[in-house]
Amino acid sequence: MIRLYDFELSGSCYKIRLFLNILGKEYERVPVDFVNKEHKNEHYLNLNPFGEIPIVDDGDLRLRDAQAILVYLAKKYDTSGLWFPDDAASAGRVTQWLATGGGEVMNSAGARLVKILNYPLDLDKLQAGAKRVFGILNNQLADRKWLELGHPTIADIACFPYTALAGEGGIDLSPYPNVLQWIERVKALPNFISMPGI
Ligand SMILES: N[C@@H](CCC(=O)N[C@@H](CS)C(=O)NCC(=O)O)C(=O)O
Repeated sequence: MIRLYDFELSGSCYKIRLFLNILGKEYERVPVDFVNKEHKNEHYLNLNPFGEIPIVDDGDLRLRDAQAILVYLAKKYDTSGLWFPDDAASAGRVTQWLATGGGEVMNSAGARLVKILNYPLDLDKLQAGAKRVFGILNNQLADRKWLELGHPTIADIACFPYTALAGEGGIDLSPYPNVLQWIERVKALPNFISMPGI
């Protein structure tokens, strides 16, 4: 069975819980004591030298990074082939937003860590970075319902959590109405599950 090293309040782990639920895949959760930095101990650094979660084991395979895990799960378990289509252009289109979800959108994650766990990071810079990417997402969603391909893909899953959690990082999403509508569309997906703060 798939094993997810998980922290309930992590938006990155939530990406994986959400997609596994959408796929209808059962999995085992290994709770990580993130607040007390269990993910930085020797055991966890052996699992992921970057000292981050999520981590997934599936049989002999171990993966780190939520976006890599989403790609793997889509390729292995999505029988529809729609969440990460095979053709070159579609794969490229989706992957550019996977990079955004694991990259620029993480400014919002950082702002939230400052606000809720007192991380000593530059809140102004993180909020500015998050607002910049939310503006770009808002423009992208001006004439489409989903980030790419006219239907939900793992691009939407990768960008969703820390966009929807922006308020917890002190960022108001009201200047981004297309983003707000997209959030509601994601929440209406079959088998959607939530997490605290969303
Ligand atoms: N590139 C990783 C980053 C994941 C990430 O930042 N995870 C956070 C929890 S949401 C973490 O483990 N941070 C380490 C820390 O703050 O000590 C991914 O996208 O999965």
